[in-house]
Amino acid sequence: MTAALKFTALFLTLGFCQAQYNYIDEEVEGAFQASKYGSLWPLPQKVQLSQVSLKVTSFSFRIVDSKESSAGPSCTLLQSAYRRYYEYMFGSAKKQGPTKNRRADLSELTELQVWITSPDSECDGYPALTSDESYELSVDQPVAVLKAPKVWGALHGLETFSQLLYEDEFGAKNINSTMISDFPRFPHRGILLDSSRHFLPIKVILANLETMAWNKFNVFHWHIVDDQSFPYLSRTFPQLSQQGAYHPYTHVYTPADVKMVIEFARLRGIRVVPEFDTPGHTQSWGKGQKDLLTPCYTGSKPSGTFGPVNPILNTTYDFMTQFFKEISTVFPDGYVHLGGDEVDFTCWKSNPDIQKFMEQQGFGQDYKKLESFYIQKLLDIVTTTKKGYTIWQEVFDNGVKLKPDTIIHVWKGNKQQYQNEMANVTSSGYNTLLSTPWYLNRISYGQDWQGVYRADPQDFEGTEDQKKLVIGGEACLWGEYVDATNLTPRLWPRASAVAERLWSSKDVTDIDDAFNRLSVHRCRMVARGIPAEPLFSSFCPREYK
Ligand code: CP6
Repeated sequence: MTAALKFTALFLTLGFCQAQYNYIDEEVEGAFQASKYGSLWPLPQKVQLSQVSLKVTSFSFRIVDSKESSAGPSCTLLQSAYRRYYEYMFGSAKKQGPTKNRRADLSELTELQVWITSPDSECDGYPALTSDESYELSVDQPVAVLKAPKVWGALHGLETFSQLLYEDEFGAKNINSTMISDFPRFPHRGILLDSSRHFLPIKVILANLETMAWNKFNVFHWHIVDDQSFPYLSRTFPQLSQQGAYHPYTHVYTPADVKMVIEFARLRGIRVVPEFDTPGHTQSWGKGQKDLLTPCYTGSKPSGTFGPVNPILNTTYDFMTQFFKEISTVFPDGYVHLGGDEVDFTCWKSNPDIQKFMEQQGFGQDYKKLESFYIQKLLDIVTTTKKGYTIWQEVFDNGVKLKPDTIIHVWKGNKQQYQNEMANVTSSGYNTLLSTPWYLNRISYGQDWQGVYRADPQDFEGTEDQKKLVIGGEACLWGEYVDATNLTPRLWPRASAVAERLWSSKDVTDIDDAFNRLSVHRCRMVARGIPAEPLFSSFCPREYK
């Protein structure tokens, strides 16, 4: 108990510094030790820490545009980020008077100057797969300087700066003189949320976008509709959500909602990639769109149930053309996810019109050929909207002809199987994303973040050129057992383990150091108001309230 009390002084909300508190107490179960990297998460590519600590006070400290910066006061993205991070750093301390007993000989840091170095800051643009996210941060007396070619790197640098701050035993804020040079290992670092199995209120989506930014994630994969419900309110086909949502008014995303999500994400350097998963996973579409789905038969009579999208009707492709034309204007990202997974052939097999079509096309009994026929036509339609596309691995497995810039999303199998798949996809020259080891909808007793942390997307048999085709991965939180009540703690901090794997250098694999940093990072998320679950027996200086 006394040991536990002693610890209280050490675990300070905004992280702490190993140089001063290299403290180990075996008797305190679950208490975390200090990493020499404090609470940095994900770990930057290059970090040089010093023992020189500088005071930071809410009164004198300012985040400002540097004089040379190509982004000024008119860059709302940066100005609102400054405000956000100032709040994170001083939120609860702002109203206190000047610190008493302040020692005059202590050096103080009064400014963080943010310098966008490239002539085009991209302040008013959208982040993309090819965006420059690098930054350099130098914390030194009298000012800290954050240099980044584009605003995207500056956003990451602000987060890193905030992670360097720690409180001393009197509650005063300090930062150590530090040099950081940082960039992501992979350009695509995503999280999939599923708003079909359960409707996710906008508030929950925004809170998780915010948390994604703290973890340097940059893609929100929005699995927006599926069999169970169609909450996307389409301007062109409003009957889809009128009939297919759980509720036509309360459980839908209006065009204004979608706009808000996209802008909130943009301001945090996050892309929004929507998924419209066809031809399977479309039961909810059938309610508002007559003849879109295949009627299933028992013997010679329609059974009244429906299967995947009907691939033999022209009206299907007319619908898809109009639908994806709308999608291409609503979602600014260069990519859409077109799904294509888990197509059940039972219904297609039962339908006499489909059987006839199979015969005419010379497909025999190979329903994969019919699936490919559909996907091929869909991909051609989406290509005319000038978007790139991502598809689940089955589409590749079935041998569909794909544009060379197609991204294949690997999600199936055990370790051996997904590693083979990564090898096959990349030896065919396609870009790939990995999700199999990162199905966070799966839960088990114990520290399952460790398995998540150890998986590496480039760990498969292949050449260097093949490895370069791995553009990243995504943590998936499928929604069958998840809604607003449990989404956030199920996702965090386990998704943080994915975040470090996708951001930090390949050789950052020390699981004990990861535990120590992640424990404090998790408490920081809690202090910022996010109910991230604990890794193990422990406590936070500021518990969730
Ligand atoms: N929904 C869709 C799902 C899943 C997939 N696609 C899924 C499959 C297996 C597990 C979890 C989710 N619920 N549309 C697979 C990509 Cl374990």
